[in-house]
Amino acid sequence: MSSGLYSLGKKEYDRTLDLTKVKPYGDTMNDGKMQLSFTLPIPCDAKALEAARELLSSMGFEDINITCSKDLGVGYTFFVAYASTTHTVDYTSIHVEEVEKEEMTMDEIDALIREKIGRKIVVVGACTGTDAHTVGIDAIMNMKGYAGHYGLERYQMIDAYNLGSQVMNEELLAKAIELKADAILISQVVTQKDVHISNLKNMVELMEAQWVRDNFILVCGGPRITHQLARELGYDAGFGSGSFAEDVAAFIVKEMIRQEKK
Ligand code: B12
Repeated sequence: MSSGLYSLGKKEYDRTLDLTKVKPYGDTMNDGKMQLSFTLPIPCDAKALEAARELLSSMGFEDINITCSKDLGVGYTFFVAYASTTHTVDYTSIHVEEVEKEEMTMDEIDALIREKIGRKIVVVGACTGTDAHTVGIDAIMNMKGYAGHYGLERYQMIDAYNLGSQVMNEELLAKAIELKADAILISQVVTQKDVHISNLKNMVELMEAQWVRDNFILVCGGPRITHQLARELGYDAGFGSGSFAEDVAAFIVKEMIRQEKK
């Protein structure tokens, strides 16, 4: 990889790059190399290999190398391929809505709550609907946290209630109302058939029907959640992969201060 870098804002880019025509990097700049994996619902044979190649070719890939084709046993074949894309992306034209992050430690967040809110804040969270993936919400809420970042239960100035997984929106909302919570956290990991979209929308509808939407900071998270999607669905913020408790805690406190909630 080239060591010549230039800076734009706080980020660094390779000098040889044309940011209006960015291509994947394999082992030389602009070689367009990508690794792809996919399954075709056809038996594993020479015809399947050719089908995989033709599919990738029709998608604008060149130098197609199918490195793995595995019989899944029931008329399905799994492929891993390396190929070069002929497409590019204009990086300069991309604008993404992100949660404004100012790095704060747990102690700094506790101090900010003490100073500006003057009481403990109450946070209720769950992984909702039929989604049974607890690890994400636990990473954010549980005492021990995740990857060396303590969860919300550890904060002196936060009362955190983690209701677990497969919690119905009605139950989560009722608990938030009962506890007079300041913020509701929802985790959605399964996104098959866009189940996360209907589930997240349903929560907002329930809150609006009970005229309580404005009573809570409403936050969702999960590996396929973006801040942009969350905002579109009526949430105050969305957090994706690699989020930590302090990201969401800082957001909640600052949002409460901005909305002058005490
Ligand atoms: C562990 C796991 C399971 C375990 C879950 C155990 C448990 N107690 O959680 C078990 C075996 C039960 C399971 C079951 C299923 N699983 Co599963 N599972 C996984 C796996 C391997 C890891 C998920 C995980 O723990 N990640 C680690 C955590 C820390 O990451 P995270 O969830 O992204 O959380 C971070 C952020 O997203 C964010 N975050 C998450 N939530 C929230 C919430 C808030 C408020 C905030 C601020 C942030 C935030 O912060 C976290 C920390 O940074 C993934 C594949 C993968 N490698 O991701 C599949 C995966 C999620 N599972 C999948 C599927 C399909 C299933 C099943 C449907 C399989 C089946 N056919 O039965 C069932 C569904 C069961 C159900 N009813 O939900 C698919 C989902 C596909 C999709 N797009 O929907 C995946 C992606 C696997 C795959 N590639 O197909 N699964």
